[in-house]
Amino acid sequence: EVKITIDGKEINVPSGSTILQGAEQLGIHIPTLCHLDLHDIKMVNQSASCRVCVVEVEGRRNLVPACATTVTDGMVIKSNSIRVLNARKTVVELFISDHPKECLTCSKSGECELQDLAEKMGIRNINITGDAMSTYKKEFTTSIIREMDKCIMCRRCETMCNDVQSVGVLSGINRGFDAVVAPAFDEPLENTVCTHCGQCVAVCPVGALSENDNTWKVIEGLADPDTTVVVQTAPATRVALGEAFGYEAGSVVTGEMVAALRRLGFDYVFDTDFAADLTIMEEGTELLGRLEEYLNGKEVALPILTSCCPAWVNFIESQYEELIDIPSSARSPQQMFGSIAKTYFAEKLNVPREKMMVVSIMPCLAKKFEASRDEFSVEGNPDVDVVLSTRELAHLIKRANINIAELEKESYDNPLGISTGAGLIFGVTGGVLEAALRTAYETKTGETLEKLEFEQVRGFDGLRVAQVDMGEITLNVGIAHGLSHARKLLDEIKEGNPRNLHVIEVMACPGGCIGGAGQPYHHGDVNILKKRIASIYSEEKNITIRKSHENPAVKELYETYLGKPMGEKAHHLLHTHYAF
Ligand code: HC0
Ligand code: SF4
Repeated sequence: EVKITIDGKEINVPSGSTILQGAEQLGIHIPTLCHLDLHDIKMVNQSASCRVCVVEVEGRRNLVPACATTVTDGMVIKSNSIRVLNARKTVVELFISDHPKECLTCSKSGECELQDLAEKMGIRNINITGDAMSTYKKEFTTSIIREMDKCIMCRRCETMCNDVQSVGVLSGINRGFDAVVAPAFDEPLENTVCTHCGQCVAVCPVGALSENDNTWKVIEGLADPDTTVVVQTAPATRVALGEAFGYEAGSVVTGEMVAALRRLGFDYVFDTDFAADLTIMEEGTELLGRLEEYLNGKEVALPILTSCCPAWVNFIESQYEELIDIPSSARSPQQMFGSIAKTYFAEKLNVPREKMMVVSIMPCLAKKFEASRDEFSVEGNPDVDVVLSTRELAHLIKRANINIAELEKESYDNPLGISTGAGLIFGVTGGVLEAALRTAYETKTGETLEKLEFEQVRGFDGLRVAQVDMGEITLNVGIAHGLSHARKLLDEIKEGNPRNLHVIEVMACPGGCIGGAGQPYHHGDVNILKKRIASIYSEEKNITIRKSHENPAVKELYETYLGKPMGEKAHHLLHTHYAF
């Protein structure tokens, strides 16, 4: 331990700490811009490039960045001297001088960390002039918009893409005014192995990276009297939407969200949780089928991998050709929903699929890409027409001058709005596996589970393994969230699966879908993710039916329309294939 003094306050901190960490312990807030410490998910961006966090250290001639300067015993620090304030102001002014002044129309307006600093520092005009200004072409992918003239070179996106996701398509290129973070050789992002996970967007402090906004398409659909507009809401959206309206992180606003969607004019408000239950019926059957063969000594593709996370699917398809036959062939709940909405439900209503618009509200940006895949459309008509992120839904609601706090809670429509607790927990890391285990256990053993919670698969560690008793067999299961952890498991499998894993769940985003890149920004507070997880689990306890195979609407769908899980019709409507 070393003793330091910041702004006249003394404290002992572990040696090796930075000044910033010491200040935090004292409750002294030093502003930062490039810095981001998400150590719970193993992401620490310490590029020390922005210099907003400079402080004065007694005995040192130059100011030092608090985020990257290690404390020494007896260090005396001033975090708020006039010299510091002046330097910080100049730094922020320099950033703004080379930044488009588009705050009124910027996608990050109100959420931008640079705007926030300028406001806090009372910067009212920029006296720095010069001809040079970064100019970059705006680039669109299906999921993401890059406006690199707004890039401030904090490199958070690069750290995220490399360290947490291990995808590594972003790095610093060029010099001086042309310096940006981009794919190698400035290739368009769409041409790289980018998974569309959007986690780079989730940590960008400014408007350089944002989602490809599709709200207007939905407004047009809602305005057309000849279009039946059906909406599904993903499990994780209900514990995050409230944040956009000033609710505490993790507040559950399911009923308010449903009411708001009806006010907006959606004809049917349904739940992706229903389709999650359907996924369990298919994926669970597939799992039991593969296990059966395995137990009979047959050659079979194991471990089976969950396939509902579209960024994860993109990751395997672009980087693990040799493992392409092991993911479950089950489509994701989003796509199962779209497929069922435009067949079973459209037939019920007697509406042709071209006259039905299916909108998804997702916590995720990769879902936009998933919905656009060719295999999920019929003669050019997609199963899911438009995907909006939770943030885009918040905008849509605000644009209609609705405050969700003033709405009476409402319930989902029938039949595609009926779901179980198992469907709800899909939204958190470990949840898809737990939902599958509940159904697989009861189907395989014929016994009723006494305790539905599989605590051994819950948690926040990036990589978890557990054993689950299934009667005849003890299953070895693996769970990864964050693609770098998934990579470890895939590399293990390539090396012969030494842990003899039978099932693996992967979610690309930290925390699972609750941490998706379409959720209200967490601004570096991992506790927000943990609160959303806690809410999903506590909400789930209150749901009467908690096993997918007991969902009455799913049962009816099989009885009256699909036939058996993995049967011919189910195969056609609910399964897919992967390609390298
Ligand atoms: Fe998820 Fe999903 S749980 S990926 O995490 O499986 O996005 O919330 O909607 O499709 O259900 C996201 C969340 C979904 C799907 C479901 C799955
Ligand atoms: Fe990397 Fe994901 Fe961003 Fe693509 S979307 S660049 S994979 S962090």
